[in-house]
Amino acid sequence: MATTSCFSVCGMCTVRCPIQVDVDGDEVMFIQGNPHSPLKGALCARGGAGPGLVKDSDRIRHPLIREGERGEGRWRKATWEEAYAHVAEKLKGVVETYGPNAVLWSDRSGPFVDMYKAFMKGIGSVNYSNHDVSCARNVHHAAQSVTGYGRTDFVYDFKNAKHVILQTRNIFEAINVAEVNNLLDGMADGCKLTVIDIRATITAGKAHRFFQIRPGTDYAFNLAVINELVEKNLYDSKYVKKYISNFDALKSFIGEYTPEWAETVTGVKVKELRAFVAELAKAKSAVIWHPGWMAARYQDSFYVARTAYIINALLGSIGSKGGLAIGAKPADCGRKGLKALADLFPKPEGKRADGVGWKHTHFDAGPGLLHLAFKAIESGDPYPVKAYFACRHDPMQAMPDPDAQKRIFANLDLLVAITFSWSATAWNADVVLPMSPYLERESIIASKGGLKPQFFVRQRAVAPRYDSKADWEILAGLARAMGMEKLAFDSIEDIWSYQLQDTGVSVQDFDAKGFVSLADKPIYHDRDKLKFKTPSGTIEIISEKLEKGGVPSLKPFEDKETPQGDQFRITFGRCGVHTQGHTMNNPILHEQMPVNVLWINSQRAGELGIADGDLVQVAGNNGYSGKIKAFVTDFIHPEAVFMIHGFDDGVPAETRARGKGVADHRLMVGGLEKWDPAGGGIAMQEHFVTVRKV
Ligand SMILES: Nc1nc2c(c(=O)[nH]1)N[C@H]1C(S)=C(S)[C@@H](COP(=O)(O)OP(=O)(O)OC[C@H]3O[C@@H](n4cnc5c(=O)[nH]c(N)nc54)[C@H](O)[C@@H]3O)O[C@H]1N2
Ligand SMILES: Nc1nc2c(c(=O)[nH]1)N[C@H]1C(S)=C(S)[C@@H](COP(=O)(O)OP(=O)(O)OC[C@H]3O[C@@H](n4cnc5c(=O)[nH]c(N)nc54)[C@H](O)[C@@H]3O)O[C@H]1N2
Ligand code: SF4
Ligand SMILES: [Mo]
Repeated sequence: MATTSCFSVCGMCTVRCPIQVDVDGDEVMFIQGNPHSPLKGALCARGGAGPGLVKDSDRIRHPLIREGERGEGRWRKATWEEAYAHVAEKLKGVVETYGPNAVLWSDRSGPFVDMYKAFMKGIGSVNYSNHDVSCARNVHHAAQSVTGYGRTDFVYDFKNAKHVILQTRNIFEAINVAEVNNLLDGMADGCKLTVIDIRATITAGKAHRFFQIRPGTDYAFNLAVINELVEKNLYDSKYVKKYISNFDALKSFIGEYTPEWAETVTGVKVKELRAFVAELAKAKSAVIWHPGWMAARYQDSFYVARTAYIINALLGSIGSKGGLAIGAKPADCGRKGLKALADLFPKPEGKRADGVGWKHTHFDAGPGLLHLAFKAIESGDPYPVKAYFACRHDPMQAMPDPDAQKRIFANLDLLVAITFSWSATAWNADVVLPMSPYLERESIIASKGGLKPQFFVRQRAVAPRYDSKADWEILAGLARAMGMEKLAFDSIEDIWSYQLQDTGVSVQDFDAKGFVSLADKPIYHDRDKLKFKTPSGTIEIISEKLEKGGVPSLKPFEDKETPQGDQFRITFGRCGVHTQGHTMNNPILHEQMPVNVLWINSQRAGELGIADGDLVQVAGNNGYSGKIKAFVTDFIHPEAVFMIHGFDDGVPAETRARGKGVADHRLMVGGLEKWDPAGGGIAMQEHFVTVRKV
């Protein structure tokens, strides 16, 4: 029988759902969605598998300092004081010799990163970065270029939508529990769902319309949709007149991109596209054309997302109920936000190593672009980068071509991994600092914008089993060793008090529900008085920032190469029971799905003599290959093969997952060099692989 329960925050993926954890002594008995939140008790399968992290026999149990060569797996067990002193000594050496900007940091981003930013500011380095070049950077930059707002400033108001379009977005398998619930509620109320994907996902199975598009041609599809909306006057003319600048430029650009033209590129029939657009027009402005999430796929993914925002604008759905509502912030509720830990230190001086903000002026300077920081490690240009912290981030699996990364990291004097589980980066690091899994640690307080903005916090459900620590403790320990006393907090309560000091909220206010709502009811911006954050205050078809950076606002479509013979375009994504690369070795989730399979089109498979269930070899052009079973189906486009990301990361310490499945990222040779120059995201699907029956 569970004796106590506490409110906390799920850490099994980046969504961070609010949870309630039932605990008996040091045992986690049950986890459910926080009943006070919109989750109403619901949780996804991965959220239920949290206890697997706590009990994982492969856990890193104490700090480790490397003894052999990088990646050799020879470690010295260290105390925390030894580990802090070791890192501090190396770090001080780097800073003295090369200056503070020789230190690079990347993390998983999200709501709990304020202390990480503070740490980097304390060191005096401008080179704070995150994982987003391998995820949503293209979407973020697209949002900014059209509206001035960032990607996460918008709330998808699924509950009130009349038509939702998911393009490169598999919402019922790549899960955000609240969004899934809201969309299902909306659909129960009559909302239509259209899915545009290269294969029939579970989401496609629930859709009213499904377009199995030719891989990499979504930009062409979107241009044809705009053409149809504009040529047939199906857009929201009042909204367009009031809010969109340079509409005439769009009108003349779009002329040649007819549905007839698009059919030859995308394979989507003219008649179907027209019927679809007519439906959209009827549903305006309660339409959500999802701009995508994992959009680090192609060299034109930025324009796919950009045209998605433009379509939303043409339908009048940006800033509308049932559309892309603009999320409220504490200030919109007449409240002060959390006091930033990053404010403890002055702004560091100098240019970013990744060139963002000075060489590449059209990107958001925030976290910059990590693959370009890697270039600086390799070349020493614009200056040497010699120490790298990967915190809750596994670039050697999350970014392409780990062999290339190994060569690049050979230039580093110090590589530190802060992580709860083994990862390829930790395995190849100099120092591994084990973080307690989320059920064993507290977090700093976080702020969440939205229709009802809130503050929320992660509570520790059980005590750490081994010699691991919360991230705030690790950073405070490193800060103390570096002489950064301001960040050397002694307790989480001291941090919480610091953060809450101007907010009128007390630590005790979190006891009742685990979060503190700053508004009683949803806040919608007045649709007649929208202000966009672009220089003109309007929705901009022509972005001066882009043009100045040498990037066209309206880019002509360039077609993609078609793979022939035994070659296929590599495509990848998520499934309901795994998160990225870090659950394949989770004892509970490993059992659910120990290995990935290769989706391959029936006709192409037939030509290669491959039947459903056959073992096939998938190979890149670097010698890496792997063998998995073929899943032969009509429901994937003939040009592509698809696999779930996260398998075979090459880490011997993962006793359950090692050697199982095929790694998409290891098939992307030279992948750090392929990226979208307009949006900054890595272009991970601009690679072909060969498939043959074993
Ligand atoms: N080839 C290919 N590459 C991809 C993708 C793909 O599909 N294919 N997907 C991309 C996407 S969408 C993303 S977001 C990135 C993700 O890439 P990462 O951000 O690297 O992803 P994770 O595997 O979630 O986390 C990396 C490490 O952080 C630690 N970690 C993660 N979350 C927590 C946490 O809450 N607490 C603690 N203590 N540690 C944590 C784990 O130990 C894990 O090893 O990868 C991208 N890269
Ligand atoms: N279960 C689970 N949920 C998650 C995560 C997880 O790891 N596991 N991770 C979270 C994170 S960090 C992210 S970023 C999101 C990602 O959420 P999504 O972006 O929705 O997830 P993916 O599965 O990467 O990709 C979505 C779909 O894109 C399709 N696709 C591939 N190429 C093309 C193309 O050229 N055109 C079109 N139209 N479609 C294409 C794939 O077939 C796939 O079904 O999920 C989040 N939620
Ligand atoms: S979507 Fe699932 S794994 Fe992700 S935070 Fe929510 S419950 Fe946890
Ligand atoms: Mo992601």
